[in-house]
Amino acid sequence: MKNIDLKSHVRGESIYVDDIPVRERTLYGTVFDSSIAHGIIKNLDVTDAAQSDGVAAILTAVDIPGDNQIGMILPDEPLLAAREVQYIGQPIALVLAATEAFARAAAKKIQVEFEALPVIADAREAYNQKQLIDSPRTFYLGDIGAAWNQCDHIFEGRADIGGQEHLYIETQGAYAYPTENGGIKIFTASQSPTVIQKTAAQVLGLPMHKIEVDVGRLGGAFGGKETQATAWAMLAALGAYRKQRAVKIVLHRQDDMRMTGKRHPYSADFKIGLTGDYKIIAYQVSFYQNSGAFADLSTSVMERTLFHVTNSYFIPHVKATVYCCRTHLPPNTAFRGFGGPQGMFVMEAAIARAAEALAVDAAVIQQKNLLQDGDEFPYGQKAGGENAGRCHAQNCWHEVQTRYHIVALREEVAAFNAHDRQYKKGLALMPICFGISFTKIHMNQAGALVHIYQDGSVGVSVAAVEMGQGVNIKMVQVAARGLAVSPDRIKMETTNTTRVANTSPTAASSGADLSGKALEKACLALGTRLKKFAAKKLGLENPAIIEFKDERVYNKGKQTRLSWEQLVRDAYHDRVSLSEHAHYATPIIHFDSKKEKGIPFAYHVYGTAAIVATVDRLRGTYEIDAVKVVHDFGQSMDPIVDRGQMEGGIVQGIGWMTMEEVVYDPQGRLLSNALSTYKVPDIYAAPKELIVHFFQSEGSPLAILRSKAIGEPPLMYGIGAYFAVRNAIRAAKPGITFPFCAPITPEKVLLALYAEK
Ligand code: LUZ
Ligand code: MOS
Repeated sequence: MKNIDLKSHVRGESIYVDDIPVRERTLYGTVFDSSIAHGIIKNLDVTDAAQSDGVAAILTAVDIPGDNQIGMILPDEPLLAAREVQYIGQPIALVLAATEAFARAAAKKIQVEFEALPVIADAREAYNQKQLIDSPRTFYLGDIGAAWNQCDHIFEGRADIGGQEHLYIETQGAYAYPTENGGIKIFTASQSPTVIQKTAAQVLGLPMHKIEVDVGRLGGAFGGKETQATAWAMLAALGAYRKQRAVKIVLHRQDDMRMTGKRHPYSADFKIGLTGDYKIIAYQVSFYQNSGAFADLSTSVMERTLFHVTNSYFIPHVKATVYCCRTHLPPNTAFRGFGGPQGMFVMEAAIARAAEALAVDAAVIQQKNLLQDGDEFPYGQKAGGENAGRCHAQNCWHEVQTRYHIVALREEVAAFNAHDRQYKKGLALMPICFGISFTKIHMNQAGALVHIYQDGSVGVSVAAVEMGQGVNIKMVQVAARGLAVSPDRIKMETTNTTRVANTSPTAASSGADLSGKALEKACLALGTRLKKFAAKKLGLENPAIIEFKDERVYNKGKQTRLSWEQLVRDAYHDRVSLSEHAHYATPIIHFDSKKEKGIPFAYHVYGTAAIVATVDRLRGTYEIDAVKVVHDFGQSMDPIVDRGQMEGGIVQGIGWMTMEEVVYDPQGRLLSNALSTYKVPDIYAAPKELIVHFFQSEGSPLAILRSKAIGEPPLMYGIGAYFAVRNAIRAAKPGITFPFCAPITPEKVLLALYAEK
């Protein structure tokens, strides 16, 4: 299967929002944002700015015809601040001008007076001041109170995890123009076309059918465009509505970094109890999630933290609580893994804490507690099962041991450490388990629309958005198989709310499954209809014996005179419908949020990585020598796409855990606000060796073509890099303990190496 975007990407011809040819008299928007993290707007004076060259309008909250509200889950987030500002970068006004330069010059002339209010930047501080976004939630399994008595060892600790900048290559942006009879058409770089449509309808006070949203492709998203594409699309739509002209807004990189939310930083307190033979009996954990100023997706992210709180282990007694803490930072949001990785880091920290105290390798504890079929998760679902496919946590772990000779590797590392004084190596194993489905049950649905044209070519529209993850390539494969035609005949259309309605965001690793299953259904319906027609045409009684293969019609295994093209032409002339829309909703899944129990996930994805790092004890720098993975892809439908997601996810996870440090000062100002101060992995920081073994499993019938979801799970292998570096530090200073605080930047490595014991 070829990458269908290859040529246009390589030539720079693929169209992103900023590349859409603009209409006559297009206006360019620049957002005027808050320079303080918390305060009251005492006075806003736009008179100078409004008279600036080329300015067409300056819009503020009073110009919004409908609701000044863009919150997706909780209605707590204004589009434009009217009275109170709650983070640096919060939009206050939209400047519209004939060119972007005019708009930016005018924005500088806006005068604003604030009455500053106290700023909270830290989650625990917000918790102490009772600043919660919503009620906390707790998952229980077993009887945690009684369990501690059964433990031979109990350890407590704290873990802190940093945020992460999405750094999609395409910054946030939107282009909108008025259509006939008071409508608006919006081109947006959003993972969530329907969220844009619905929110624009509310903001403009229009029915949803007046708003058409079109998404061609995104230049990366990683969760950063699930809700955070909304503001810019709303502002473009508002400008287009107010001025009845086309409006384009594309953020500059530094504005994007300052104004948009990131992965949630978490701080957690844990307590872990084990038996003498390293069975984890009890695990209790409280998470303080830094939600930022508004709810955004924080309450859902909280949920996924709880769902992944025990990672890939079975622990019989669990109590886990998350507090969504309101701070004066940009609202934090979806980011690949969606709170799951933070929960899993703390689990691994708790195991490391126990292992370090007991002077045993963490892998001994990890291996002893890996999930197997039938084990219960803290939310009631059991691992494995008929619909999910088997639990391969242990199989992947053991395959890593043998395939990558972990015993020998451990000896090599020890031998290296015994003789080298400047460099020390660390090895860590990282098993993962990730649940596939939106945790909000109702979101697990999608539509697909297929048109077969008279020449036999095919147009496909689905709910999913292409963002570089290759979902369109997978959809072409689904349609090509479903209709038994060559992939060359199939064109993926843009994701558009007038063709496929009520789309869930392309998120939760579920885009290919949900849209793919809907597309499979549509193709099946078309195929059945065409077989019936072919049977009639060939004078056969039974359409069930007709087969389509390689663009030919077969009867009982024998090729007939009908080709795909002929069949389609004839069917059209016989007035057979050549179009089909289908809808898919994941069966079986359900969840009772009162009991906090149910079957929320269609299936789980499993795997294990072995990671080796080398630390320079003089400089505190380190390299990731190798990441060796065995991953349960199910029956990968596109090994090239899946490997790409795997490699990208691992490097992104390593970046999050080691070098990407989001820093705000106590006044809520982003210090790591450019690529000079926010370091992401480049090719030199990538692992020197990255081996991925495709564990052959049956997959799940609920995965598209039994090919398991691949978007998010690989990121979590990156957590192993933290522990590999940590183990290398401990090789340099045996017995040392230091805080579980990610990312483990070279500065932190040095501090650990030079800390008093
Ligand atoms: N987005 C969402 C997600 O709205 N719900 C989810 O459960 C989810 N999970 C992962 C990533 N994005
Ligand atoms: Mo996502 S973190 O799947 O938008």
